[in-house]
Amino acid sequence: METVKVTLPDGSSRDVTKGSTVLDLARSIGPRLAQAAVVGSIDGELVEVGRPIERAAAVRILTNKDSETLEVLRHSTAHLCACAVQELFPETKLGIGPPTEDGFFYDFERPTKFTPDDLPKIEEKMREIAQRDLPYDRVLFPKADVLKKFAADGEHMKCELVEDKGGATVQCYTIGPAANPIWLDFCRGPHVPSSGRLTAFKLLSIAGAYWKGSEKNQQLQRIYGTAFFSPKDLEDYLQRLEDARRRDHRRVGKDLELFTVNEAVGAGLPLWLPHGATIRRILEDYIVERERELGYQHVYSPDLAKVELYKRSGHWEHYHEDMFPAMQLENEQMVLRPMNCPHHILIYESKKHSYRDLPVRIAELGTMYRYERSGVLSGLSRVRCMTLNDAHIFCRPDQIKEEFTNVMRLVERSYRDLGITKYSYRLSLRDKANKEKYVDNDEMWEHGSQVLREAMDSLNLPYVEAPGEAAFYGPKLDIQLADVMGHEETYSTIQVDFHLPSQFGLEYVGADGKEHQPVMIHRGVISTMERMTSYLIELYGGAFPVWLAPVQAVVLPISDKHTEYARKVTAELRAGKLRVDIDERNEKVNAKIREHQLQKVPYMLVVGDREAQNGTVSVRHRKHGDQGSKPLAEFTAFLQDLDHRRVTTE
Ligand code: TSB
Ligand code: ZN
Repeated sequence: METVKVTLPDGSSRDVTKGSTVLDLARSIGPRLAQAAVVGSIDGELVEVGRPIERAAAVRILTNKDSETLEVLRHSTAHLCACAVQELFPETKLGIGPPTEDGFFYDFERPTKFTPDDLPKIEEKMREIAQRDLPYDRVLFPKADVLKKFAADGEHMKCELVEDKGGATVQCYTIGPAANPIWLDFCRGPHVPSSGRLTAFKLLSIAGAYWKGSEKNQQLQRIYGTAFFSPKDLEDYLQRLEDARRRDHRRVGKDLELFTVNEAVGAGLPLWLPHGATIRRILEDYIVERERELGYQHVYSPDLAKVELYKRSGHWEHYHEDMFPAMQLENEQMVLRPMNCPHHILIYESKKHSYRDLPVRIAELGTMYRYERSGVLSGLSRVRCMTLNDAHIFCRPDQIKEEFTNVMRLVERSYRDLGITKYSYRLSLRDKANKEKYVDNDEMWEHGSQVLREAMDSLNLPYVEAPGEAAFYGPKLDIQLADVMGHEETYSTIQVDFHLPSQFGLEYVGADGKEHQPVMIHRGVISTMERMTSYLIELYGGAFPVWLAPVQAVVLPISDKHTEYARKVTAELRAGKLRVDIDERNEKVNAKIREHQLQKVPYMLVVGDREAQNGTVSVRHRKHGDQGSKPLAEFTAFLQDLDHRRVTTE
């Protein structure tokens, strides 16, 4: 019998019969390994364990201990889900069903809408199929055969996928033995050996999706789920999910009356309610103050401009899809700005600059508009109208590094004050293949990314590189924060730009008396007010530290008799620049305490006869409860101190 040599991860090698499978190899190593094997890898390609070894190769056997296998498990669970759905609802047609970062989804076409009640039924069916321990076999078909089969089943989306992606031979994976499967999917694989491996899964939600992700195509229904190797891991995940749901800024934003989204205004256009607006104002004041200390100059500029301005900047060519459509005005076309840079450039240009003036740092809490697709909008974290803590620094090339460092320091300072401790750095580069989305100038891109790399290296900060995440005009250093579920978004950003200065012919007079081109650094330190507020809501679960709390203390008179003293206390605290409410309602004080506790007001100040007589307040903390009675002046000073020092711990 012909043999081939396989090399194992430990460097050893052995001869195996040509055509024997990865599973045979696992068995020859040990029965436990064979039992644990989820998939194999032949020369780096992940394959199902039933795959024959046809040539000399490096072979690995992967178990649930290997990070690559969780995705396989989830992909197999997506198949199981689709199989169950079609058994229960045979009229359903299949879209795609990939694994995702924390689970999987499958897209379906079906005349009737799935309801949340369907999920447990589908799950039950999945469990039933899983317990039959049916094999997931790889089968190869001639293209014509598989098209015929899918067409006969009315699987028009599968036919389209096979036409798009399939070669002459088309690879499918079954559920059930290859000779007589109960279900079949066109799929890149690989999969677990059999359905019995799927023991810890859960369907989570239903959402809308478009075929091939384009709103021009038909609407599909997407079922999301997740899967783990052990029930314990699934439990932990669901627990975290529950915790995240409790902190979800959309939920907390509603409960604490921070913001609302009204259909009459439109999706992605939140209304800031008084308490949310207070937090936003605190953030705005905070960052403007920091910037003033650092030599930024604050400006105001309109939220729209003529289309020509964005043609000149390149937004029209490269960023058009993300802009609101232009509006016709008498003889000109105007458009809502998607970024503030062009306005700031015109402000820079409005006077002559010498090398001695640079850097010029033009800052604005600039409102901008982006046509984010409806499917990606979310509360305050991804919106269509947003106000960015923006600035554009116009500097000489020899000043880039220092300016970059100063911005980075400001980011770190702000995060410390806001209580943000977990973040990572991402160097966002262009996607070289996508000529449409990025300015085409290789030298400029190389230079820009080199400058950012050097700046990061000299600060000794670690970063990951992300192709395809740059701005159209240049690379970015993005600072990424993860929410409770581990989903990352960009918050702070520092961008080096040689394109816009050249596009607008910007100049400064150098020491040599000649005209030179400045470099632009675009930077957002605390991101948009919307996105940062969404993060802070989730970070604190609504229990904001004193310096960010919309209401820092609430005064609770025990009865009508104490209203007058309560008003005096309130006025005094307010005179001390503290944000204080008074609850004069005719309710029992305990009921009031419960309510303000739920509203997460840091301090509740109960006042009755004794307090009125002694000029004191009875202090209650939302988390630590009764703090005893304190002279009013003492409590005022205490609260002011927490506020001024921006203490974030309770
Ligand atoms: C920094 N021109 C630059 C600016 O000078 C710019 O606009 N950069 S940006 O496109 O990266 O956007 C800046 C920041 O805005 C992002 O880093 C992100 O934190 C925030 N942001 C972007 N899109 C949205 C959105 N749809 N909703 C909320 N915040 C957003
Ligand atoms: Zn900009």
